[in-house]
Amino acid sequence: MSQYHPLSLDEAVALAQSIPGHFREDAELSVREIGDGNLNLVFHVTDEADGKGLIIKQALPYAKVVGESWPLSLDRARIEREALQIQHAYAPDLVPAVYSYDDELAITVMEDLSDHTIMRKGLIEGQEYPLFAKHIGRFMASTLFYTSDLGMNQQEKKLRVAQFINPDLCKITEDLIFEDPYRDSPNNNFSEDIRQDAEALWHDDELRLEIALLREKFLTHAEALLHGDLHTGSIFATPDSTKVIDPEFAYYGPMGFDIGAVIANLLLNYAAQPGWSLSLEELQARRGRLLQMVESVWRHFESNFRELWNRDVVDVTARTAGYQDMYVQKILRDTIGFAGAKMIRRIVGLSHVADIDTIEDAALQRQAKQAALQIGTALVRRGRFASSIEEIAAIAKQAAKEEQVTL
Ligand code: SR1
Ligand code: MG
Repeated sequence: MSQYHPLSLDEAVALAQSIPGHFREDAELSVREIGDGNLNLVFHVTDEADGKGLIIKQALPYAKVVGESWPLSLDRARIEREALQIQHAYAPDLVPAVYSYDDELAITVMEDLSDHTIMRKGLIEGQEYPLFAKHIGRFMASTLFYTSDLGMNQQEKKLRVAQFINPDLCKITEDLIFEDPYRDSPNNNFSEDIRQDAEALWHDDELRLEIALLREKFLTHAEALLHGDLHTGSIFATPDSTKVIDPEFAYYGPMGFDIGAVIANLLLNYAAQPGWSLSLEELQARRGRLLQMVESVWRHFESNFRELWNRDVVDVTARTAGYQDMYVQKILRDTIGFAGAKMIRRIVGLSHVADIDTIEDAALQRQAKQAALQIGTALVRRGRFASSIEEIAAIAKQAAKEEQVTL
């Protein structure tokens, strides 16, 4: 019979104390359950006298955000832990170390990152992250390249695909990102003041065709081991350091889905900025930085990815002249399309972002939602035909130009 049960606080302390060499034997440990995500319990165990800590993450057998009526496989804890270990191997400075795990209890014990801040919170507060684009570009290039047919043996890759079959979590993405926002679904969650904008999505056949094509890629293009949920709430950051957490949505999918997630979340913050900036100068400065980050994320990804390809590609056919350029262009187009889809879902779909939903002024909040929808829909339409990352900034600036509410 399964030993699975949600850990009590005392059990979390006992487990933390059992990790060899981490805490002093006579340490007085404190524990808090700090999980504020949609799906899991997260225990933060600390020895305050020594300044040491660790994190115990435990999957629940259902989606916490909805309740027990939405069951979810506990195997996602194994998937998350194995993805963390692989990503840590390729980018050790950008991913927390795993200290221990128990697959039956769906537990992963990992490095404490409480000296970092969740990046979404930092961006809302106007924090600058000058090294973020460089870090995340390298993270995505190395994890995506080395887990793809370009960077690993193709037969071993097929076994990896099987190792990361993640049906429950993929279904969340398939429904919440690619299906619900484009029909009158009971899962949708939008404010009445944007009903007209939401309903317009349900009747926009051109947009829905692009979404169907993106969904097909998500369903069928097993290019690389994705993080699968790479938004700014899955990133801990300081101005000097970046740590990517929470890859429970990991599976083999199209590379542009991860890059698009990062860019979408920078642009959601861009759309939200009139609700957070205190002056026009601050608004322009923050938005300027965000658009620079968007371009820089792509440029760091691209240059790292090409460098790895030129140095370490294992597939001889991939050295065919012209192939690398076509491959990179495909990733760029996917990135732009997926970024758009990921913006739209955060306005109309079940799960939203604090950047927008915690804006207090109702008119500014509504404007932010409309700007995000305008940028998101334009990106989805542009994706398949794009030829440069600069097209994103042009789209975002156009939305800003059309804003009505001033500071
Ligand atoms: C029911 S889970 C809702 C969302 O939270 C996660 O972070 C994913 O983005 C998912 O779509
Ligand atoms: Mg998460």
